[in-house]
Amino acid sequence: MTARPHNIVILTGSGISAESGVATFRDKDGVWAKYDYREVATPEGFAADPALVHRFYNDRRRGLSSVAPNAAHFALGELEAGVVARGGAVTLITQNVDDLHERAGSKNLLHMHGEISKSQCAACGDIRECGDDLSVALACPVCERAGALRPYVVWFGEMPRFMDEALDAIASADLFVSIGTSGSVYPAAGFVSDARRAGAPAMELNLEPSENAHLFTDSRYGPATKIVPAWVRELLGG
Ligand code: BJW
Repeated sequence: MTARPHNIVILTGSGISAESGVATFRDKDGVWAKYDYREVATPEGFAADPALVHRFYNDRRRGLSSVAPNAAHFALGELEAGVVARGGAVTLITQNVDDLHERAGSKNLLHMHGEISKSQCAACGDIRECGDDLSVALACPVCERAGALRPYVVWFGEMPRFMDEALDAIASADLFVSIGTSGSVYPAAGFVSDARRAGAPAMELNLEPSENAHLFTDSRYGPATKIVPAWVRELLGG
């Protein structure tokens, strides 16, 4: 790793929010152990049973009000402030639909799989905060079409958000870091290869080796609340 990286790109996944009480997807007690992803996280599932999909996201959206950012989220907020203060940049690309990174002070943040706190109108494309539950009975506040509102999240088969911004940041990164993701969902899982092709070293911080562990040049394994603050302290202190 370069001694003082100036242009850091960080990819996070659900593992960083696990110790805040937000479920991961593929772990033993993860979301996909309780739900069939084809029913709740695909456009076809939504078309077949929109009420089920709304219930799934309404429950998870409500759950967010009782969780808080943990030491790993806060460490990344501090890292961004520290690197920016010395003239560099941190781009945080998150696959997470929760808002724990912004609540912990991260500013340069790309939600590539959307945000669960927002709705999206399938008819006019309007995206906005939805304070309350979504349902098939609601009309879009902009185009007034009934039944067109869906959660602002990226389902399987849909194009992730902010891909141009993410790939531009990776192309000029001098360090790529992946935190709390199993590396099983593309295109996010391919970012480490993009970064390596562009010549950047790549570090994995995860509870255990991910599916892509062999692609990283450095790794640390353990709970995010321990290993992320320790890594940030090293980077800012060094
Ligand atoms: C800890 C910890 C602790 C635990 N501390 N760590 C090849 C190339 C390109 C695409 C594909 C491809 N093959 C297949 C595809 C398609 C598909 C895909 O990747 N499928 C795979 C299953 C193979 N991808 C897509 O469809 C994507 N779109 C796309 O490719 O568009 C282009 C296209 C369009 C049209 C046609 C064709 C191509 C979209 C993917 C959308 C994913 N959506 C979800 C749901 C979002 C909404 C919601 O939240 O409900 O995103 S699925 C789910 O997985 C969610 C997550 O963001 C994502 C990643 O999961 P994550 O975060 O990694 O969680 P886990 O559980 O897998 O891992 C947690 C990790 O944390 C583990 O490693 C633990 O060890 C660790 N951990 N506790 C540190 N305390």
